Amino acid sequence: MTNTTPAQTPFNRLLLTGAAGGLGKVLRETLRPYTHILRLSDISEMAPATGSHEEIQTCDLSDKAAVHQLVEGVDAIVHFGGVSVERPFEEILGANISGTFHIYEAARRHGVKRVIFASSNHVIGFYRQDEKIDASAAKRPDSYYGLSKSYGEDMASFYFDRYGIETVSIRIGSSFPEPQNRRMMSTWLSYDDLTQLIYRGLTAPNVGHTVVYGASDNRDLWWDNRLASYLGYSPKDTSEGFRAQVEAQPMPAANDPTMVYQGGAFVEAGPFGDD
Ligand code: NAI
Ligand code: 15L
Repeated sequence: MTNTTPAQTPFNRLLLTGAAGGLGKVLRETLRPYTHILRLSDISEMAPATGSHEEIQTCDLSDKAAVHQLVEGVDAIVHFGGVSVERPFEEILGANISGTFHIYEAARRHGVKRVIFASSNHVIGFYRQDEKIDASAAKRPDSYYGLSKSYGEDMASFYFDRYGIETVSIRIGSSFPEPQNRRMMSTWLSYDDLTQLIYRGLTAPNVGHTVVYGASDNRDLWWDNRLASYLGYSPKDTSEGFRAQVEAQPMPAANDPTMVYQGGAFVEAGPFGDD
């Protein structure tokens, strides 16, 4: 992260939702240089504040009044909270669809002008792995979860056009300590590259609503980020160092969704509630 160390701390108070989650725990540490105060929020329990640079505020994103309070006094929002896998629609609705609406409404009412939205590759998960796409490709959501992220991106676009609130929607591939399977050799996003992308998204001028794919500098990328080149995102990591251990895993069948679709197994999740 040496290339993104700020000369001055750019923000007074940043809000991070989803702070108890896998990525939230990482970002709690890595966003620290960029803000005097990091307000951390989740519906689940979070570790106590470690000093005056942290504020802890439990909040259910589906509660409009609580989200309104949560957003008061922040300069920008890093919105990572919500259901992060495929679930029945009703579970996705409150946390992801209403939740993201509440974030934008609160941003509008409190005058917050920049949001980073944790979108997902599942917005375009029905593209095949032999197709290369950029941010102008039509959406092909692969799940209720992917639909909720697609809607979140549309919400971001609307709130920019209508109210001038700028958003960078990061279509995150697979952000984990290591790629866990062959598909993730293409979709992997290291934590340092994720942090760089968030920093660029928060500080680049005039982003309007920008969609950017969140992947490291992997050998076999399916995503072209040239349309978002003005963000200055330049990934430093690659999945190549994990290739031998990943390719030692048994080879899935050629027609296995994890080998065919960009969204992998999400394309065949559900249906729910037939019984
Ligand atoms: P996670 O599931 O570990 O974290 C999500 C957090 O959101 C959890 O701590 C959960 O308690 C919280 N949450 C759920 N419902 C809530 C509600 N109603 N109100 C408030 N908080 C609520 O997921 P992870 O991996 O940390 O992902 C973070 C974000 O990034 C999610 O929005 C996810 O969809 C997105 N993302 C993550 C990817 C990854 O590879 N880790 C890939 C693509 C997108
Ligand atoms: C996501 O959107 C999920 O939040 C994460 O848990 C992974 O499944 C990731 O996509 C992926 O596609 O690998």
